[in-house]
Amino acid sequence: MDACCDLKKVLDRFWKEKLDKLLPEILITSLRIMSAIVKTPQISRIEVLASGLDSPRKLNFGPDGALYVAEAGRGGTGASIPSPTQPGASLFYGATGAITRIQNGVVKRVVTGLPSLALPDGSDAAGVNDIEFDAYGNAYAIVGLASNPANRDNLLQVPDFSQLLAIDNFDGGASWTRLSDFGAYEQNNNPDGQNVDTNLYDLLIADNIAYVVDAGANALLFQRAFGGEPTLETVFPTRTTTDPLTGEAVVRQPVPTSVTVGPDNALYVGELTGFPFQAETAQVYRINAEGQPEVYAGGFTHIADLAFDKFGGLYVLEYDADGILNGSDAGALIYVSPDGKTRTTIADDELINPTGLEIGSDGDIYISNKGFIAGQGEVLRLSLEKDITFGCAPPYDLVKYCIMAISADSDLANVYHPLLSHSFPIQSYSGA
Ligand SMILES: [Ca+2]
Ligand SMILES: [Ca+2]
Ligand SMILES: [Ca+2]
Repeated sequence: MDACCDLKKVLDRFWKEKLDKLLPEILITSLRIMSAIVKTPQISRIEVLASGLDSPRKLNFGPDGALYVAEAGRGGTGASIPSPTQPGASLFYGATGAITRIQNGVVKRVVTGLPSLALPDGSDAAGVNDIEFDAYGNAYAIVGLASNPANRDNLLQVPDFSQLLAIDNFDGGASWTRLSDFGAYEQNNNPDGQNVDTNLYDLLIADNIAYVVDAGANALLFQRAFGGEPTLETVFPTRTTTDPLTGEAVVRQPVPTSVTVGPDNALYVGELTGFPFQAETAQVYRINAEGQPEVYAGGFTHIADLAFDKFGGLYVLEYDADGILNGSDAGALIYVSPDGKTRTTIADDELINPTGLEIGSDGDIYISNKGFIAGQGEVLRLSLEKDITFGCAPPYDLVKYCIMAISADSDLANVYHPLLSHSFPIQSYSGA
């Protein structure tokens, strides 16, 4: 401690003499280095926060600071509908979907009995895909289907599929209220003019509007009052491509899976892309002022989710980085710099068919992993390099401390304050 106090006197004298001369230079250097830091986030640690989940999908923080994850479930032994992906196979119903809360290291299913469809081994589940909270702390969830809504009504007779739900409580039971039937909307309107098909996959609540991405309908819809009829925001474009098996031209569906708000307050949507599941052709769309999708970034493979960080950088989560029909099941997390010019893959082989992405207030990244497998799903926390600890620091490290301070909350005042006041908070960086 004495060494630190001596050092503080030396440093105070140093800064008094050099401050006028150094400050502009320090500031410019700080901004350059800060910019470099913003462009290349690096993972320092990956932890498994929850395991043993049944097809975990999107995840979100609640007003209590806990992390909530939607589990699509493992189906059951009830009625069945045809699998959308495996010819001849069927998905069987069971009330095995859940909302799981992760809080202070405790993992608990706080809503159970949500509808689920899956193959007999519990994989390929369709069920609850997202949970979100409004500004008042009320919780909402969406339930997928991945089928024609007529199959819900006639074969399953479980009306909770393809609905926006209000979650009534988190006491571990099955208590929710159906707010809006997006399946009926697809049945009656089929806005993309392709198959009648619905699979609600991402929910976003912004300014008390509920936005819903329907991966089956290839559409983004919304609802202002959280009740009654949905409204169409936009449909995403199909593209014509070549079937690699037959060489014939096929219409490839976009299959949007994710919606988020950008730093410009516009909505951004990521697409999985449908058959023939080519790599490096998935796009991120920005919904423009006319409500139309325009390409913001392309060349991704099977986008599962999107999130912007507070600097305007975009994280793109790839469900299967070398293509669903190729090679391994490894996903990828790609960071696109705020200016859109630089892309960095910051995680890849650690991720297996990841399905959900959320950035915490601490800047750490939370991912639902193994998102289509029963009993093996995980929630991961990817910590970014950001915390630094110094001993009794040489002046260079003090400059670095100031740089890290502004990079942590992007407040330039943090550069001036410690330098101008000559009152360095020695104890805050003298740890270790
Ligand atoms: Ca349709
Ligand atoms: Ca969401
Ligand atoms: Ca693959």
